[in-house]
Amino acid sequence: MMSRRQFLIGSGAALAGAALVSRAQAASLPEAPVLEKAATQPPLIPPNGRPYQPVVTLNGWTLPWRMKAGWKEFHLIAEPVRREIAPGMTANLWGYNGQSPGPTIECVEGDKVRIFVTNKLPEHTTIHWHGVLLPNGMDGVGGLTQPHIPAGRTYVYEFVMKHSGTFMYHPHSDEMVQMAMGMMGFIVVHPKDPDRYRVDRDFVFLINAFDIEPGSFTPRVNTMLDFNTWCWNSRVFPGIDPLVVRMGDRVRIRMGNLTMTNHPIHIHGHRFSVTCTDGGWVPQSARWPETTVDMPIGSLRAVEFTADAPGDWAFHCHKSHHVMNAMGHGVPTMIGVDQRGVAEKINRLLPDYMAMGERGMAEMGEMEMPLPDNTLPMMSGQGPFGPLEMGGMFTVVKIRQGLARDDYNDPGWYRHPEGTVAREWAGEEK
Ligand SMILES: [Cu+2]
Repeated sequence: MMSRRQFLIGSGAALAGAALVSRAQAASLPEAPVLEKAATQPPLIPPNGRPYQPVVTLNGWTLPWRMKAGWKEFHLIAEPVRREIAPGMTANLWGYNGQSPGPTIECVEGDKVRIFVTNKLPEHTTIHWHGVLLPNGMDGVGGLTQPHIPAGRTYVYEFVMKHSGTFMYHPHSDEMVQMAMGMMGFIVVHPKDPDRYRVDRDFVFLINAFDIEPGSFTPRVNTMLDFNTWCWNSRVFPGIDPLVVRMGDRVRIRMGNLTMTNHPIHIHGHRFSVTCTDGGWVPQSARWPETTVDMPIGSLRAVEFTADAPGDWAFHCHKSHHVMNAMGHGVPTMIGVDQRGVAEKINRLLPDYMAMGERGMAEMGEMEMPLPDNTLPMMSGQGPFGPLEMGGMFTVVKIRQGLARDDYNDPGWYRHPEGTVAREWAGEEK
């Protein structure tokens, strides 16, 4: 549920940050709604301003705004947040308006936007509007185009959204730490003509990663490459919501990559084309069919397909280490090594010790290993036919006949028509 933190309330006692904003300043700020849970929120139908077909942010939400004298005004609050990464694991992150990533900002080509940014972090920050064409002084690079926003202060950014497309926002202040802590958000600028590039379902999420030691809550911010918590919108499977789609719908999925490596994102059962990048829309003549799109570091891609095959279709990063959780990477390979004698000896010292990996690691999907609190198993998630042996950057696109146009509720597992599931070969059927 969304709760509203009122900045306009008279009693300054309600908010620690309010005392840092002068009364005159506070009276002119739009409210800054916060989201308290990590579930996918329904699309925000625009209540005013230019009309558009809204997006759905996977395990996230869209930031409400107010219209003031022709300006669309948003209020972002940079602050420490607690984010559930998946049921059973919470992390201490930095984000915006109660969540990491922050809320999606949606507007329309030609909109005059005014974005207030209140800094409630323990250090300075800025926001860079990645991919948006704007005046140099609004670009948000601390020290280069503006002073860093000190802790406790509110800055304002004003610019016209000149072109439609797929963008994101993130700090350009102490960038390594602030992004490693989860500061980022999505921006969608819709075309002025709502029928241009229109699709039926338009999903967005950011690809991000953390290095969180098993049993701890705060990411290690100095990690350069060896991350272990591979997320979509700061969630890992089985905590990532399914993408629910009505059979026959035209579907767009927009993704941005703010990790330190590329991600080949693969969908099953369908072919898609890349239709938009952070540089703009791809002309029809330049599109080609794919089932995997490589997401370069610091880039955005939108892919589109027609959902013409019902079922539960896997949708995941194809780097196999990225569909794992809580993984330590200094583990020796034990396949084919007889560990029986060793395990007995170690067991005298450590009664819980288990020999692992002798016949592959599929057992990880099923067994109950003793893990520190606030740690997710490496492979988890149960499907209708057994353990999925996946974690991290994995979810399912659920395509179903007969859903309502605006129905995003999880329809449960797919019921396969008789005789359409792979089966054990029992010899020639007569
Ligand atoms: Cu990946």
